[in-house]
Amino acid sequence: MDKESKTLLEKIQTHFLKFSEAGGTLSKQTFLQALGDRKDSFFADRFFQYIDRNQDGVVDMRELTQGAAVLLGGSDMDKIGFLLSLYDMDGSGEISREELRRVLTACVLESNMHFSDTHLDYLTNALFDE
Ligand SMILES: [Ca+2]
Ligand SMILES: [Ca+2]
Repeated sequence: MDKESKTLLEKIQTHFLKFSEAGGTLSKQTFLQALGDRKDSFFADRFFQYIDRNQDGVVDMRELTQGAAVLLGGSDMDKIGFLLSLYDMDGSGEISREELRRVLTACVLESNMHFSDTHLDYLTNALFDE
């Protein structure tokens, strides 16, 4: 990790510490607040799941640091792994057609675009070309 990323990582840690509860952990709600995103969106939820590695429902400083380190200083493979785990909701190691459909649906909803189910199906099929 380069010097700039290290400085940024320290800033992230300091920022999240301000929001942290007893024991230096963040619940999903406080984590989202710290991100400045109060709505419980699909992507915020997936991001929290990714950071909360041991899946105990709270993020501690170690998990936060590990997660941020991947995004700031990880290799391309690390970053692809991050994207994969955002979309791979059942943790199977693959993105199924159904998972892709849910990601696209969330994209459309959260960007206030208006797509019909037919258009979403079409898009899913176009991307999921087996
Ligand atoms: Ca955790
Ligand atoms: Ca999967």
